[in-house]
Amino acid sequence: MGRTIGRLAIPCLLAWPTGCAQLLGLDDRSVDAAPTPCLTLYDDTDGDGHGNPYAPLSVCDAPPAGAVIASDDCSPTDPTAYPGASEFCDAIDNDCDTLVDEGGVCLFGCTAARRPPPDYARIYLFCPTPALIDAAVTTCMTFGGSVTAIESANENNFVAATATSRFGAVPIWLGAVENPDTNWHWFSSFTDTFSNGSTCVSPNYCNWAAGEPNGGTAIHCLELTPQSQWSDVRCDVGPKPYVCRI
Ligand SMILES: [Ca+2]
Ligand SMILES: [Ca+2]
Ligand SMILES: [Ca+2]
Ligand SMILES: [Ca+2]
Repeated sequence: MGRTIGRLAIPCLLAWPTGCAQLLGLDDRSVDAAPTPCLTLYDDTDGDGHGNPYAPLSVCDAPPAGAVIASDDCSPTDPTAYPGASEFCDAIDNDCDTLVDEGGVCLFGCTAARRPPPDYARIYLFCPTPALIDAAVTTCMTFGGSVTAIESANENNFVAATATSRFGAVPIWLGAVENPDTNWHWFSSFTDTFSNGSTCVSPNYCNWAAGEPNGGTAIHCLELTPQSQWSDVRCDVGPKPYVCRI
């Protein structure tokens, strides 16, 4: 081999300098060295130890930070969703088994929903069993939320449309109270008045039906009608479905 290489060395070096230098041992890189094996890793931006199957990385040297072998993260930007995670009632497949909110995690018959991005963060639990407002408040507290406030037209429309699709065309509780007379507060931000009588307090959103509120001194609770409008109603009669906002 050495003799053959010797005869061919000069033409080879002229025609193929890098390859011949390696072949003749004139280069640090030996032709006999085994190639370094490369791995396919997967991006793990959310840091839950499970990679994004749609973001493979071919790695031949030290693996970069944030890359893992497993390619089974069904929600690559959510660090709480990965195979083996606990399932919660939140409209997300937390444990990556393709089922959403399975295993009886949604209590009291409530079902979860989320608004489309960019308003995706909040969880809404639609609870179909009619209750008085006090019981609705207690149930929502067990979920770590409160009977929903409404802070924009988009939120109003989402809550009304989803409630109608799940409960039918019936009124539902909203999480507000009038105290004292004419001052309306959301349970979730009780120190703020969002409406003084029918006059919405800027910059809040209100959607009173025509002539509402009209209940006088004995009527201090708030319902959302199937027409997506607000009406004051008695707190102590008329059990209704409700929506908890987490
Ligand atoms: Ca991940
Ligand atoms: Ca994840
Ligand atoms: Ca699941
Ligand atoms: Ca879930």
